[in-house]
Amino acid sequence: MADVTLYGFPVSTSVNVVRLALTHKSVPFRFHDLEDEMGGPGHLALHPFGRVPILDHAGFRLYETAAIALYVDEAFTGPALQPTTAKARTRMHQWISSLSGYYYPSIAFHLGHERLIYPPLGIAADEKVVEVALPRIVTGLDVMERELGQDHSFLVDNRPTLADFFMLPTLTTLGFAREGQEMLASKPAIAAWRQRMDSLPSVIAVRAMVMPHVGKPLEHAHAWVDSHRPPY
Ligand SMILES: N[C@@H](CCC(=O)N[C@@H](CS)C(=O)NCC(=O)O)C(=O)O
Repeated sequence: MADVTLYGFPVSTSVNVVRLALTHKSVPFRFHDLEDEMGGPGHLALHPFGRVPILDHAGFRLYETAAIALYVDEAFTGPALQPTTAKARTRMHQWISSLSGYYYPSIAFHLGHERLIYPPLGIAADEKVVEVALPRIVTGLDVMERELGQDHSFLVDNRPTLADFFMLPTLTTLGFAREGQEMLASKPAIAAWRQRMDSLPSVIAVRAMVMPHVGKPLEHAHAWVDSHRPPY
């Protein structure tokens, strides 16, 4: 046993990036569901900014998804999740940074919260938030579609890297929203990439962990109406 604990809540896209990295490298891990502790002293002791994921490896504790994912790749054996050339590795970081700067805010934080997280809690969607997010998502999908039209089957290489594992959970969230389905329908290169990703054993395994929780009320998200809706 690798003595690894991943803390988070099951439908978190960031948590699922880490689950994908661990699973793809066949690292056994325990999952500690923080849903009932979010924002409490136990959670804040693990993550001073009140977010997830957090990884604990034999007492070495780490937060921030990119830091965790790089650590998982470098600390454990299994398929390498980073390309070998400097140019491809830098491209991978460009995707990771673009995910957190552009794709995640517009897709998961804005469209995803309004369409998928608030309705099961009985909170009406703020259509203004959706309206602002949609053109940003269009830009992101155009960029991704162009990149996947190049001569590599995954985002930066002919094998999956952290770039793909960072993008997948957020793109999956997009596919759950009506507007996302409409936008994705005209993106054949992204569709082919999603099919390649969805057939990986690691993705199949992580999806089986996540799907039972999709669409269920995420109780701690009641607070997000004040803390997470723009303007912040
Ligand atoms: N910069 C952080 C962001 C992580 C993040 O925003 N996680 C979301 C879930 S995907 C979260 O913790 N949400 C809980 C909350 O805001 O209450 C990272 O990259 O790990």
